[in-house]
Amino acid sequence: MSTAGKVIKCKAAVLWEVKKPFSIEEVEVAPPKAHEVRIKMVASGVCRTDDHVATGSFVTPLPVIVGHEAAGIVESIGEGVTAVKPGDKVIPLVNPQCGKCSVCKHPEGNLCSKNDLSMPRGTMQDGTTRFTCKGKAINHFISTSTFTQYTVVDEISVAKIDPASPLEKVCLIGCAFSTGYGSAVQVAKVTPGSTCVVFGLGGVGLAVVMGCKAAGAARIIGVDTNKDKYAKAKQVGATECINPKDFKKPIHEVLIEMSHGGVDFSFEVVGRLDTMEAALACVQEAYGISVVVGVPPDSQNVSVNPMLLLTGRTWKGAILGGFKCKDTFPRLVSDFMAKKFSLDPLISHVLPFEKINEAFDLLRSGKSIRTVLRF
Ligand code: PAD
Ligand code: ZN
Ligand code: ZN
Repeated sequence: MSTAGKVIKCKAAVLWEVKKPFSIEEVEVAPPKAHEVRIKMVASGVCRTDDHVATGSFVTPLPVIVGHEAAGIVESIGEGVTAVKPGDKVIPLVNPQCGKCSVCKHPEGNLCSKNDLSMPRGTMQDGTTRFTCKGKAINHFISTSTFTQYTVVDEISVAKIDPASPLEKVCLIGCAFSTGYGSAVQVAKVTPGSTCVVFGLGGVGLAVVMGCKAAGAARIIGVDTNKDKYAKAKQVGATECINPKDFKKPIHEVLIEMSHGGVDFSFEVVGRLDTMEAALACVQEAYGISVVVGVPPDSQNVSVNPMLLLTGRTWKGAILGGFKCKDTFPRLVSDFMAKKFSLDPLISHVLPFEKINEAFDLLRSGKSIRTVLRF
C-alpha cells in the first residue's frame, strides 16, 4: 500500500538534550509539502559534527534528529517537485543549492543563502518541522536529519545519484569524502609536488589526505594525537605521521623545520582553536595556504597576530569542501562507480541504526573512522 500523502510512523534517534544518549523513539513523519521530498533512509555515516551537537559544541535547536551524511530512496514528493521522483536514489544536502541566490550564481561559493547552518533554525524552508514525537515538534538538522527511517528535505537539498550506486558506501559522499577531498582539490587547490600537512586523521582528515594525493602532492604529513590513526593515513597517501605529544617544541615549529621553511598547504580537521592556530603558523609565510575544515567550539575566537597574514599567508575555510553539492555529488558518485577513488578505507564499522549510541562511543573513544548505520 502506498504511503504517499500519509503520515509515516517510524523509528528515529531523537536527541532531547545535550550530553544525553540518543533515544530511539517512534516518530511521525508528515508528508512532504510543495517542493519537498520524503526519503526512506538506507545508510547514514556518523560524523564528528553530529557529536558536536550532542556535546553542545555546535548549537542547533533541540530536541532534534541529527545525522547528515546519508543516502536513501525517494518515497514520495510534494507538489511541484521536478528534480526527483519516487524510487530515485538520492543524497540529502547539508548545503542546499537554490540556483538563484548570489552564492549559487557565484563561481566559487557553495554556502547557498537558503542554508540552515550559519544560523540554524532547525526547520524546513517554510519555517516548520515535519517530525513529531509524543506530541512535540522535533527539529531538523542542517537541512538533512538522517538518523531516522524517513526524513523530509526541501527539493533544493537533495541530489539524485546513479541508480546502481551502493548506498551503504556513497552515503559518505554526503559529508566526509566530499568535505575532505574538496578541501584539498577545490578550496586549497593543492598543486603537484607540494608539501601538505593534515591535522586530524579521522574520516574527514583521511579524505583530505586522499585529495592531496590525487592533486599530486609530493609530501603529505599527518598530525594526530592518536597513533592508531597512522596506518590508515599511510594507506591512503600520508608519507609520514607525527604526534605533537612526542615533541617539546610547538608543533608548528616542528613542521616548519621538517619542511625547511613552512609547508605549502595545511588543513585543520580537528575542530580545536590551538590546532587552527598551529595550522596557520606552519605554512610558508609568503605563499602558504591554510584551510579550516574542523568545526570550532561555539562562540570561541582565535587570537592571531595579523603579521602571519601580512607576510602573504592565505587563511580559508569551507563547508563540504567548497563543492556546490547538487551539481557535484552526482559527479562524485559517478567517479566512485568508475573506481576513481575508494570509500572503503573510510568505513571502519557498520552497525544497525538501533546501535547508534554504540557508534558514538566508538567515535568518542577514537576507535572508529566512520561507522555506517544501516536501516
Ligand atoms: P574525527 O573525530 O573522526 O577526527 C578527528 C581527529 O583529530 C581524530 O583522529 C583525533 O585523534 C584527532 N585529534 C584530536 N585532538 C587533536 C590534536 N590536538 N592534534 C591533532 N589531532 C587531534 O572527526 P571527523 O573527521 O568526523 O571531523 C573532523 C572535524 O571536521 C570535526 O570538527 C568536524 O565537526 C569537522 C567537519 N567539518 C565539515 C565541514 O564541512 N567543514 C564537515 C564534516 C566534519
Ligand atoms: Zn559531517
Ligand atoms: Zn542558493
